[in-house]
Amino acid sequence: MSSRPKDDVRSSEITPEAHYLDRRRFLAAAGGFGAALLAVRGATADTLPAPGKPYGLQPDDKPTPWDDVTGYNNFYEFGTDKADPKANAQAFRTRPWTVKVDGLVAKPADYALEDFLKPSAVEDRIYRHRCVEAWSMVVPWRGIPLADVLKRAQPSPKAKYVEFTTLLDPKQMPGQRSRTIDWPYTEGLRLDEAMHPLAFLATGVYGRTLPNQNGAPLRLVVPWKYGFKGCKSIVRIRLTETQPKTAWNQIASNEYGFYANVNPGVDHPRWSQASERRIGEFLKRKTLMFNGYADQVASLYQGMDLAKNY
Ligand SMILES: Nc1nc2c(c(=O)[nH]1)N[C@H]1C(S)=C(S)[C@@H](COP(=O)(O)O)O[C@H]1N2
Ligand SMILES: [Mo]
Repeated sequence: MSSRPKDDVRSSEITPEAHYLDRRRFLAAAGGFGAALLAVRGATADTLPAPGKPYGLQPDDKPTPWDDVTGYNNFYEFGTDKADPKANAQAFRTRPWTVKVDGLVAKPADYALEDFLKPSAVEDRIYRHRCVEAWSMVVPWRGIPLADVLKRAQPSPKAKYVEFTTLLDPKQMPGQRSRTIDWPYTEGLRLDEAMHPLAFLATGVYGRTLPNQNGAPLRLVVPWKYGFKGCKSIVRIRLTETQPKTAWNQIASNEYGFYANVNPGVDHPRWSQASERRIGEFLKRKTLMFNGYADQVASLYQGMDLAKNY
């Protein structure tokens, strides 16, 4: 018999999202100093940061419903339609799982996932999530800061970039049996971008273990960049001196640049990036520079021509 966490008992009656938001309301009502303190520490499962800094949320950003976060996905390893990942990833095995950290670091290692995560305090963060296809969501992630992992590996002074690689396993990932992408999927960041406190490795959504379709057991989240930066089901994190290849850039470099910062002023060659459709909403929203995170990240790109470095 399977044992369930206590939390899960009423899951047949209510959605995880309703439960999660209820807890949040309860904590807000309980209010006052205790809840505020927990929110600041950010390490407790049921507390969330207040809107605004440092998470870039606007007052009208409401978490996107669970069914959309986990049912409308991009994960080409499991198919190219938005409904494919949920339909095709349920049997995907995410344990045991090993993460290799290597390249230009003093302490390369192959970690069992549990050991990889252990030294870090788990945090809950709600981020705006913007796809290059001009839709967006607001996602309550759970995970650990990427900087934790990089500091532990001790990057050498030569390291300038970080490459992320998804599992290659065509037996489990039907999408890898056709050549839509030059598998395995890879992505990359400049090291200073990767060290930014907003850069995150997610292991959950809505306070629960990450569903396979969202990139279990470990996926990158870079909230000021287009969603395709968020490499899923990561097996390797490699520090390099030269700019790594990235999956979408290899397919169409004029459409998907290395930087991939959310920038309403730079259109995709085939459509505008000036606005976006928030999943679940009817009217379009104006897209914000750096997806609303300009205060925190604009300094990373000082002096760069962001129309060239798209
Ligand atoms: N391995 C892998 N990672 C991936 C993708 C993919 O196809 N394969 N799609 C990317 C794109 S385009 C987006 S928008 C996000 C979607 O994340 P979500 O399904 O959790 O919203 O994942 C990104 N990470
Ligand atoms: Mo995307």
